[in-house]
Parts: sequence; structure tokens; C-alpha cells
Amino acid sequence: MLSDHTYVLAYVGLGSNLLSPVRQVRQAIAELAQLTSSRLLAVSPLYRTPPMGPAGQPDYINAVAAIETRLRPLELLDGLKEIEQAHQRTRGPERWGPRTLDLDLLLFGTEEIHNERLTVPHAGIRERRFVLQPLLDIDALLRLPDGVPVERLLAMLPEETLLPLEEETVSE
Ligand code: A4P
Ligand code: MG
Repeated sequence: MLSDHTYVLAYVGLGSNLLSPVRQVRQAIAELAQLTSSRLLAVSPLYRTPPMGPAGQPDYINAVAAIETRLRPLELLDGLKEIEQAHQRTRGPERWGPRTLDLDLLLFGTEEIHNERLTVPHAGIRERRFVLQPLLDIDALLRLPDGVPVERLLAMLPEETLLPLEEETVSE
């Protein structure tokens, strides 16, 4: 854990496309709020997004949460993995296949981390509208550690609209 007064602002990406994905994501948000030495600050709208990766899998529900944490990056990753496990995450052998819950550590303050277990910013962050849009919803001025505005990355992606779920359809 970091020393008493050192909080870091971290962003976590949530994704699910199995077993009532809206429920999975909402429950995971509640569990993120319970993470030790951390506080949930903001949650983006939920989005229904076409699958990136193998075709023939259901659409995903994606969202991003901002948390303030005193955990170190690997401690936070362990916490995220525990929540994934609690969702009885099932995953097939194929890369980018369907899953009940996927939690990615997108950003950890302005740190750049490269070790065996963790790459931050998350390796796919720049190419994924379903990550960039909800990040921007939480902070319209957000920049990656290298200073690039998230808004600019989003503008560089191919034209495609991501619609937030309407409140009334969220009770899946
Ligand atoms: N790891 C390294 N860096 C990180 C990080 N920043 N956050 C390591 C989380 N984990 C990180 O992850 C495998 C290992 O990556 C972890 O044990 C950790 O040590 P995993 O979650 O078990 O594997 P994965 O998620 O299947 O692999 P991958 O390649 O990370 O997949 P992604 O990038 O998470 O993509 N389409 C839509 N529309 N929406 C989605 O959310 N998600 C995926 C999965 C595919 N298609 C999608 C979506
Ligand atoms: Mg992942």
C-alpha cells in the first residue's frame, strides 16, 4: 500500500458479454466500490458494443470506473482479479473470446508500467472506442501519460457511433 496520504486516480475498464452482461457490469461496479483502501469516484454510462475479436459472440456491455486508491498497481490488479473470479468468469481458449466479466486496469495516475503481469496504460487503450468514449465521459480533458488527449485519440478512430444504454433498457 502507498503511504497514508498518497492516493492515485485509476481508471478500470469493465466488459461482459455472457450471463446477463448488464447485471454483471452493475454488480462489478458495486464490488469495485468495496475495494480495500479505495473509493469509487465516478462511473461512465454503460454501452452496448459490437465484439472486437472473433465474430459470432454476443455484443458486449462496456463501461469505465474511476477510483481513488492507495493500493499499489499489482495490489489493485489482484483486487480486480478477485472480482473477476467472483463472477465465475468463464473463458474459452481463444483470444478475445466471450467472457462473463473482464476488468482491465486502463490507467494508474500518470504511471507507465511494464512488467510480467501488468502493462499500463492498457495495451489496447488507443484503438478501442468502447474504452476511450467512457473515459471521456468521466473526464473530457483526460490525457494519457504521454500527454495525448483521449479526445484526440477518439477523433482518430474510424467513424462509428457508440450509444449509451437507455435507462429503461438497463433492467436486463
Ligand atoms: N495484464 C497486463 N496488463 C493488464 C492490465 N492493464 N489490466 C495481464 C488487466 N490485466 C493486465 O488478462 C490476461 C493477463 O493480462 C492478466 O492476468 C494480467 O496479468 P485476462 O483478462 O485474463 O485476458 P484477456 O482479457 O482475455 O486478454 P486481453 O488480450 O487482455 O483481452 P482484452 O484486451 O481485455 O480484450 N469487444 C468489446 N466490444 N468489448 C470488450 O470489452 N474485450 C475483449 C478482451 C475482446 N473484445 C471485446 C472486449
Ligand atoms: Mg483483460
